[in-house]
Amino acid sequence: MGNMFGTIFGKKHYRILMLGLDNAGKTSILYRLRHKEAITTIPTVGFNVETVLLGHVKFNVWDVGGQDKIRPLWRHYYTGSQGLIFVVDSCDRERIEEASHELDKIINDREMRNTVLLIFCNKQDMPDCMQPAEIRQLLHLDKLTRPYAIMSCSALQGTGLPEGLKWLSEHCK
Ligand code: G3D
Repeated sequence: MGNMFGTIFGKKHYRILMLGLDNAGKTSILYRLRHKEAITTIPTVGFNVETVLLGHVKFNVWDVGGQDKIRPLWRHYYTGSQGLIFVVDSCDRERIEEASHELDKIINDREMRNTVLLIFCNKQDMPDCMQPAEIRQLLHLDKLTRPYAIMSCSALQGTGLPEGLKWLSEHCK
């Protein structure tokens, strides 16, 4: 990815949430983005959130799904985040409805009203995976009124990630 990351986000400071069901590929995406940057992980108490600094961008990453009891803790991280990357495993038809449900709950939180949304349809290198158009429908994105983008990517191959981040950096205020 070269210095793409620094070029995209420049010297501005951002806070970005990267959420999705477990196994969607969040960790793999972070590692892809890292390039030569050291990943600094800040340990947290409370629930399993990973805080990762890449350049000037702080990512908070955790698995969503089946965690209703600790959901109130998430709000702390919602506050002050300019962007949400929601990662979908494009091969996981069985859990796309669960992913949709989770996304719905997150973006309907009042703290997330102004957050820009990027959906990464990950694992597009796999045969027979769902395409973004289908995922858009299954996630009911047509109902959204906020700026959002839905993009294909493969953390395995590194494809689609620069395009997605570029869009995000252009839309985050
Ligand atoms: P998570 O952090 O969202 O839980 P991970 O997800 O990044 O740990 O990825 C979960 C599994 O999916 C890993 O497989 C990882 O290698 C795989 N994966 C992530 N991104 C891609 C992708 O773009 N394409 C393909 N084919 N696989 C991907 P393992 O087997 O290590 O559990």
